Amino acid sequence: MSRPSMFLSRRAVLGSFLATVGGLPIDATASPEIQLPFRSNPRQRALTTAFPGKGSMILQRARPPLLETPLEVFDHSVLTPNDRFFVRWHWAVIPTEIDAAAFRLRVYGLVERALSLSLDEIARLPQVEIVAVNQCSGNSRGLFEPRVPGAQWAHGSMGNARWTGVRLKDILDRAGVRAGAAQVRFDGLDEPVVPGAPDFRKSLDIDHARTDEIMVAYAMNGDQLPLLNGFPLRLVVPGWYSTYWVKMLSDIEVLDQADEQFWMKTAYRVPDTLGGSVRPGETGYPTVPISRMVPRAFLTNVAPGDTVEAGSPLALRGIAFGGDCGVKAVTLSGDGGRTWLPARLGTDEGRYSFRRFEVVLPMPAVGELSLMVRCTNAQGVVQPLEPTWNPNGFMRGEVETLSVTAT
Ligand SMILES: Nc1nc2c(c(=O)[nH]1)N[C@H]1C(S)=C(S)[C@@H](COP(=O)(O)O)O[C@H]1N2
Ligand SMILES: [Mo]
Repeated sequence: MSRPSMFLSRRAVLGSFLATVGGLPIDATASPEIQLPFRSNPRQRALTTAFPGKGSMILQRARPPLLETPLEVFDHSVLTPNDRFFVRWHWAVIPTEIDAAAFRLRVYGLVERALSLSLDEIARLPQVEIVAVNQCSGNSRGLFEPRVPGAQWAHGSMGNARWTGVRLKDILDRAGVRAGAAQVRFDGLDEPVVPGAPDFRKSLDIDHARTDEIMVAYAMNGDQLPLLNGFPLRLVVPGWYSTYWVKMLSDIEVLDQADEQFWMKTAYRVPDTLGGSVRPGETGYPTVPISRMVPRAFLTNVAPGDTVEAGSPLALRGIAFGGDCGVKAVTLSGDGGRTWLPARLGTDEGRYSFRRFEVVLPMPAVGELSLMVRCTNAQGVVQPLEPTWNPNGFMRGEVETLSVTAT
C-alpha cells in the first residue's frame, strides 16, 4: 500500500472549469446520447466527457455537477473506476483549486481541545481501508411511478470503491470528546450560491460516529480523491446513503444535542415505515432522517430492449449489494417472478461492497423475456416485489425488471 503522503502531497485543480461550465449551454459540453430505462420520464440523456478527471458520464445537470455512471460500467469490475464514479453536489460554489499543503481539518465543539489538522498530521494516524458502496438516497428516482421531483437518476448514482484513510474515531479521540456529546456534524468547503441558503452539513449520532468503520478517507481505489468526489478528504459511512459522505470535509463539530439544521431536520427524511415506503398520496406519517441502505441487485450485461437468442442458454451477470450488510443470495427470474434460479456469487470484497453474480437462464423461448434479479442480504432482508415509493424518491429497493426479446 502506498504511503498516505502520496495522496496528500498533490494539489487538485479544476482551473476555472466549474465556474465557466455553468454558463455554457449543456449541449456545448456533451454529444452522444444514451437511453435511460424510464417509462413516464424523458429517456434521452446526453453523455459528456467535459468534466476534469471524468470519462464518459451521463449529464444530469452541469451546475452544480450531477454526473451519472452508465450502468455498463458496473459490468467491467467490482470497483467503480474513479473517472467513471458518479458526482453529485447540492450547491454550485465548489472550490476549483485546493492547496493540499495549506488545507486544514478543524475539529471543535464539545471537545477537550479544538484541533486544526494538516493533511500530514492526518496521514500519521493509523491507516485503514474499506470497500464500500456510495449510493445517493435518490438513486433510481427517475423510475418512480408516479414521478417525483428531484434529479431524475437512473441506477447510476452509485459506485463502489476501496476507500483509504483514517478512522473518524481516532481524530475524535485526539480532540477528546467531552461528556454530553450527542452528535457530530460534518461540513465541507462548498457553499450555497445565494446568501442565507443552508450550507450543506450532515450529522451522525455520537455512538455511530465513534464506531470503527466510519472513515475520513484521503484515497479512493488507490489514488487521491478526484476533486469532484471531494479532494482532499471525505467522510465514508459504510452501509449508509451517501448524503452523509460529506466531501471536501473541512469541519467536524461535536454537538451537545441533535442537529436541528435544514439538512437533518427538513431534507433527507423518509417515512418511518418498512423500506421508507408509503402509498402515493398518503399523508400524516412520521418521518426520520434517511440512514441505512436496503439490498439491491442489477443486471449489467443486458440493457432494456436488447435482443437475445431464443433456445440457447442466456448468460447473465450483474452486481448486488446487501445495503447495510453483506449479500447472502441473489436469484434470477426469467418469467416475471414465477420461478427463481440461484445466481453464483463472485469474490467477497467485504460486507459493504458490490458483489458480482452470474447466472445462466436455460433455453429462453421466443418472445418477450421479463428478467428480474433479487438480493437477499446477510440479515435475511429480501428485496420486495411490490414497488417502493415516497414523495422524495428515496430508498428505492424493489426488484428491478428488465425486458429483452428472445428471437
Ligand atoms: N460537501 C458536500 N458533500 C456531499 C454533498 C454535497 O453537496 N456537498 N452531497 C452528498 C450527496 S447527496 C451525495 S449523493 C454524495 C455524492 O458523492 P460523489 O459525488 O462522490 O459521488 O456526496 C455527498 N456529500
Ligand atoms: Mo445524494
